[in-house]
Amino acid sequence: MSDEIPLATAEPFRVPTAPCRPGEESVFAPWTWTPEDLPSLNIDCSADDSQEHAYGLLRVLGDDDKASGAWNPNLDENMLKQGLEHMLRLRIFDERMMKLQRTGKLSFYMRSYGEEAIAIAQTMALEMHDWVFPSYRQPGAQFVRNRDMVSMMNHCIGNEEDNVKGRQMPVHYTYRDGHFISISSPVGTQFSQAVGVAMASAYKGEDQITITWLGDGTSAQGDYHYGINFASVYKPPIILCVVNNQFAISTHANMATGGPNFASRGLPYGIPSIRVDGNDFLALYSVTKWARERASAGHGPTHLEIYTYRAGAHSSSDDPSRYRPKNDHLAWPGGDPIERLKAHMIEIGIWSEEDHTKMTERIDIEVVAAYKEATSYGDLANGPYPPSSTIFTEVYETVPWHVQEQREELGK
Ligand SMILES: Cc1ncc(C[n+]2csc(CCOP(=O)(O)OP(=O)(O)O)c2C)c(N)n1
Ligand SMILES: [Mg+2]
Repeated sequence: MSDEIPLATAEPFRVPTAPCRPGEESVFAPWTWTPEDLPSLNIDCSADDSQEHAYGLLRVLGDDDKASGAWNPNLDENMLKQGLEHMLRLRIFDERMMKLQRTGKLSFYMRSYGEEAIAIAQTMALEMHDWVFPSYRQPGAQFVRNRDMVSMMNHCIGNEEDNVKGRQMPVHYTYRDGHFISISSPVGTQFSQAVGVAMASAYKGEDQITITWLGDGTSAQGDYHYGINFASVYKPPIILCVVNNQFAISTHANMATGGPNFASRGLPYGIPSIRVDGNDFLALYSVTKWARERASAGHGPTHLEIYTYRAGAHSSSDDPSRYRPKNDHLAWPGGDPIERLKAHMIEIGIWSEEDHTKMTERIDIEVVAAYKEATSYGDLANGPYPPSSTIFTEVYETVPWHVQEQREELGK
């Protein structure tokens, strides 16, 4: 008998590749899903009942810009206008902040470009007191919860008025009054924290539900599975969202799961799971309202895959033309969330191009005024910054000796 181990003839394992690379044409399979596809679900449904919903795509806004199907939330004119305004404000805010980053007034920035509908529609479908455990891609929830734009800018700049005193990276907001939990740089930590908070709300008998989001890439981490497993066992009132925007920086989503999609991963955990069109404001609103009712009535968690496309760069430090075709997002079959809601509102006769231009101009003025005010409290290039002594404050009630020593050392 020989000691030699023969070499295998088959490929050892599979390394998925991105569907298209720079210089190639973006190809996305055309969508066959329509708003009529998926029936409504009872709020006490089982994971099994949601099979079709986990493998299909929940849509309300059709390619003809009309709203239809069992999930149509039939929102009134006022809600539609509010939704459109929040999304437009976020987009204009993001563009202004990117300019500030490029001119050295803040160090880093992350836009929500192409994903504006997600946090905005979903937070609008919740109660104001519900807990929001976001990633850096859901700052829009703060507009819905009435956060002052100047305060958001102060944080991103890290100037003297920053509510977190320069201790966080830009876009890592904390907004206590809005029940918007501090964003963590290590991705995914929010998932299990959110489940714990939802369990606490249920334990206290309060009608306060929790929503949390993480990205496709982050769902490859343990945090996703720890969180969803706890939710599966204890069934707290939570909405667990995986935002599949196709990329984790430069890594395509096909590196994050070997399964057919992200939604269906909730089924073996025994959690009703739905895949929803992430650029469809009405579908997002509707499914979140449904999941809130379900959670509030004591039927437990819902797992959502939000199917979208990251239209911009990952962050101000990223250049997507290095790893995907330019203007890839223009080929995305789900289109643009703002354009789709706008087209729907024009289609039903409550909006016009002129109204849209007026709203854009009004928000532009608002954003410029906010940026002027925020930079008057300091910017990255010129300061003033929060004093360095704030490194040591607001963590310990009683400052431990070693921290005290470091503080004195800094004072020298
Ligand atoms: C634990 C951890 N690993 C890696 C990083 C670096 N990092 C920051 S964002 C990111 C990509 C996350 O992609 P995804 O979850 O798809 O979210 P998206 O940016 O697409 O919204 C990575 C790898 C990090 N911040 N934390
Ligand atoms: Mg992603």
